[in-house]
Amino acid sequence: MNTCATTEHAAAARWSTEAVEALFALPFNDLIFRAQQVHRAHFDANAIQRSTLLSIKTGGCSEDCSYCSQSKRYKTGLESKPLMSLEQVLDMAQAAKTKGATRFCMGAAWRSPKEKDLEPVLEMVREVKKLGLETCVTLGMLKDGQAERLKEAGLDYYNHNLDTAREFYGQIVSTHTLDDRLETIGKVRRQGIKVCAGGIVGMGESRRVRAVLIAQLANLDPAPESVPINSLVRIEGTPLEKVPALDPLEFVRTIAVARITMPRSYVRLSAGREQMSDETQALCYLAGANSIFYGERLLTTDNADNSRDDQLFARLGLRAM
Ligand code: SAM
Ligand code: DTB
Ligand code: SF4
Repeated sequence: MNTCATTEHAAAARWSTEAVEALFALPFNDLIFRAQQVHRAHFDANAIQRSTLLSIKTGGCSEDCSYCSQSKRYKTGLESKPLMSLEQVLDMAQAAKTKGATRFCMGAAWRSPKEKDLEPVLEMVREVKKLGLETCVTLGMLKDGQAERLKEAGLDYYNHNLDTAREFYGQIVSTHTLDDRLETIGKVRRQGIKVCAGGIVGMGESRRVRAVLIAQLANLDPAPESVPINSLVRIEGTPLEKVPALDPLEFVRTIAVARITMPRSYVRLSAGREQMSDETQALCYLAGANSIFYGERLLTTDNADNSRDDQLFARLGLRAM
């Protein structure tokens, strides 16, 4: 199945689409058993990393990503907001730290940051780090030299998702390509910044598309340190507002397949938790998810709130990392 089953740790391990599809097709119990084995070989199975998100610049984006509330092409009713002040960001970061997050992720609705935008973001990175938090930013495509400046500011992670498989990408986004995304990930990697890259499922894609996405993430060399698996949050006014919801068990399978193919990565159960039952989330943790977004808001939509997470962690005997 996996042509490299015995060399899972080798940097050059490659997953074929067929091998990943075969994982998806396993009986559910066998798939979860394999995911648990891989998870336990590399991580404490009861410890979950928690990151808090903040939208530092909201809406008005030039891109046409058909899932996104922030594209200016769709009437989603979202109020655009310019770049936040350093003080506002630091207040939110301190609050996140007090509540127990270890990483603070700042997101901006840009196709790509302009030079005048980057300087204040570098200051945010430097100051958030001083609070004792890991830093992550997601700013869109980076131009030459920008990753270097982020590295100099001390940035720990850059989030840039592949979002979906190449064969489906054109149906979801037309204003940039998957190769543009890969180019930015390469720039980040070359600067020694850790890569956070994942995707979205539940956009009406086939299981094969999900398998190609996971294979492509797993075949990045090295695999991303952090792999957010987002379940589409259907936003009114976007082209995907009425796409049928994905079977929750298929979402759990996607988590398990990500865990098996990226044994050393943090697999983040990301957007969509608000709409998920506690039982589905519990299955995701069982399938090897070991990171979440923690806090009331994602970027522009609600997240499962802290008290619900705290209760679920207590019911499952999970610990925060
Ligand atoms: N503009 C930057 C970019 O596109 O990389 C950063 C912000 S963008 C909102 C970050 C990621 O959020 C996207 O790549 C996508 O994976 C995720 N995302 C956006 N809207 C979503 C939605 N409605 N449901 C699930 N995930 C979503
Ligand atoms: C990621 O993979 N998911 C986060 C983060 N990276 C930036 C964003 C989720 C956004 C969900 C929809 C919203 O709140 O706008
Ligand atoms: Fe813009 Fe990012 Fe939303 Fe695409 S996903 S529309 S690039 S904010």
